[in-house]
Amino acid sequence: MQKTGLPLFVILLFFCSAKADELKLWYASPATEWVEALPIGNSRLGAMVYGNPAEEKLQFNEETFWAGSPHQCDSKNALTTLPEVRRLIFEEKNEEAQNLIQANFMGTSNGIPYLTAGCLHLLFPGHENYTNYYRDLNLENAIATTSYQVDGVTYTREVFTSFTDNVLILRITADQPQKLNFTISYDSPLKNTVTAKGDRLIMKARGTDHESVPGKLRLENQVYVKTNDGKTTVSNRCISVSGASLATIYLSAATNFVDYKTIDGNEHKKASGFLNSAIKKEYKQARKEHIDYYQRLFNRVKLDLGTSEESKAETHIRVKNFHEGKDPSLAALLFQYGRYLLISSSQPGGQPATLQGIWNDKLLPPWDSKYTININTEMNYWPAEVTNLSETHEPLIQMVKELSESGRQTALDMYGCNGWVTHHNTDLWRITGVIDGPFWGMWPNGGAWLCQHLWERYLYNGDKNYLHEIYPALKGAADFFLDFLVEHPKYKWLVTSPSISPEHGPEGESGSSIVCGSTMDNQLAFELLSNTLMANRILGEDPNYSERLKKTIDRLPPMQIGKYNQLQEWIEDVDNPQDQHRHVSHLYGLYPGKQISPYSQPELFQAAKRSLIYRGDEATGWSIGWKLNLWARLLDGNHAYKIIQNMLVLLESEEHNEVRNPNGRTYPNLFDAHPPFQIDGNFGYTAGIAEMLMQSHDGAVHLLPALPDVWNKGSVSGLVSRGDFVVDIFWNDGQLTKAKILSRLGGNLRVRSYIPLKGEGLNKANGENTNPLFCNPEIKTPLISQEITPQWPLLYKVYEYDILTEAGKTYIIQRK
Ligand code: FUC
Repeated sequence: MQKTGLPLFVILLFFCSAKADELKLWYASPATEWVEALPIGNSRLGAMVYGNPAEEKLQFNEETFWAGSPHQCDSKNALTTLPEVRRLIFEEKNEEAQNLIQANFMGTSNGIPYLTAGCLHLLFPGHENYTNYYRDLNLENAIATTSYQVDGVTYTREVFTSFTDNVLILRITADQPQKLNFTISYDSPLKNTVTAKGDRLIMKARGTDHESVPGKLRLENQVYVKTNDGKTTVSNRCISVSGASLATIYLSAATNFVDYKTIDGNEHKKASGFLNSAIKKEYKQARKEHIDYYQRLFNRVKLDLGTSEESKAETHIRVKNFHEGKDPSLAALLFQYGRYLLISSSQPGGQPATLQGIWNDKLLPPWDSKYTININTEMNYWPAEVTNLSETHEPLIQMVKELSESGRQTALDMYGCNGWVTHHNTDLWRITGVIDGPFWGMWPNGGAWLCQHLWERYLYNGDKNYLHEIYPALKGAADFFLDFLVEHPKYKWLVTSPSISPEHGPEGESGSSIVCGSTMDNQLAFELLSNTLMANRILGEDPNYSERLKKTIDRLPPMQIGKYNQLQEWIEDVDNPQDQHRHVSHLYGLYPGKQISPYSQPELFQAAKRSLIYRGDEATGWSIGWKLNLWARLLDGNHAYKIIQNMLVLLESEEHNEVRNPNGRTYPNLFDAHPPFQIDGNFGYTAGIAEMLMQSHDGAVHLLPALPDVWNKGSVSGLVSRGDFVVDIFWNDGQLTKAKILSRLGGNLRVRSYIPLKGEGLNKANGENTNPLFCNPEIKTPLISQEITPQWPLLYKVYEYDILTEAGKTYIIQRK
């Protein structure tokens, strides 16, 4: 970032907007790189705001503007070679199996990239030399502001992507009349046309061809400027404004995309329609409606971890200084930033958040900025329910329904199976085949993992109509597994084959990754089939089907504890304790799964902990996000905090990451760095903080399960647990002082705590939790290698209470 040379205290005095504790990202200089620009979005439309006085740049995206067109990429040769592939795997000829898969299973293309929609440039002649510069992104109202002075005039820009009007709105003011002179133009790395149509600028571009798939999406953007004085002219290149006192700029964008099979929409009509209705509204009214919509979601959760002088510094400086441990509110800001990003990138009716949410400035972004469903897409949605943003989950749920249609043919063509399957990636076109090479792509479990979201959402909302609606997709994924699982010749268990443990093999990144029955696969199959069994029973469906599911579940491999006291990643005890691979797939059962409990499976719990220790604390951004949740589930708040410290390491620039700071995991705009930027790390972080403060996967609502010593005093309100309890917690001296719990559905509330509690209606817990939304299927006893020795004493003394709640009532619990 370019420095303006202004001392910090001057900036603070002048603007007073960067007070401690405010939920703002703020900077004293404009962004020079994309990872310094500030993201705004309404799920459909996203923009990165640079805040440069002389040349404002708004790089923007429309969520349905991707390359390609409707297609599928399944290989038609897989089915005939499947028996041979399986034979080779069971004979441990994994290299040969991988070669055969490479030749016969690979898709006809490798997925399609998400595209930038281009940039708006606003040129302000004479604004090269400015003073008193300030810019921020306010998470409390989802508005980005830039302010500076030129020749004694203060200029202010306010920009938001309206949730309610579906356009980007930028308001520019000067504190003296008729001082605004600027031009607006457009550019894009794509071939495009810019034309004047009446008082609007119309910009058109077409999505690219990719691999063998022709680009058939058309994008139309429209810009209109409202002023109340001065002069505005629209040419075939730009809009010029001179001598205005204030200006409001509207940008709309749309494509011909309708759904993953249909592209006969009318982008012109849509873009015109959004703009026509938006410009009728007064700015003040549009701003208010945008804020009201946003705050209805954002304000549901508050987090206070304490504050300090350090929190007054510019945001990237705070990240730089975080390891000194004196800025607890930065941890809270990053938590809320994850919620802000989820609200801004995933609204009902829209597409799910991609690897970059909705923000991408490239034509070929890293991993195409599509959906990697062997961890990354799911991680995006980990905070959705627990941080009280259930609506944001809807685009993912819709995508799973669509994949359950497109993946049906793939299941049949590739494996001769009923139901549906998807592998490790998908995109706007809902591809479901094997892509990128067998080492990464030969993973038929995308459906199983995604279906965890369908079921878990039910445990949060208890809504049987919803369960009914998602049941066909859930059952379809289970049907695939019922057909796909095969008997292991040695162990007689039913296993997946071929598959991998994403994205490495027992020999690390060398050799073959192809295996059968990896631990993650077994955990996923167990969860999918058990969840389908429970759903089938709740909905009173087919008892014969239940029987079939049960019989298959009984024959799945148990989890195994190997010779290093580790939870085995593979069916054989071949883990390498030196292996620090970023994927920790066998720990799926610990988080986001719930098959490893310190109370009912203490050996597995210890083995999972051992495996995580072997994997180490350093990792790519998203992997750190996963490890944070895992340490929270391991009930170790101090270790979780260590992981937070690994996340909050500044990576100043996109370009020089490896050289300048190999451990940097947070960019100046708080985007998470894999590196490169991947948004899953942001979402994993937010979910992880919630998981440290409240957990509800293991039969009870556990208050403060993994509080680190550094957060000695604080409060959180509005977290949601399974069973639809809304939980507020207050603590002091590292211990709970009070909790306020709203029961939205009624039913038994079982509370777990490390200290004794009191409260009206609170009784010592007795037997199983009777609340059906807390039920978990029974896990098989693990197989333990003879060589292991017990590692840790089991020190998880907890107090458990029951309250029989009434829907709509709030319950107060206090420390005894
Ligand atoms: C998985 C990960 C990579 C990356 C990619 C998008 O393949 O292993 O690290 O995050 O997804």
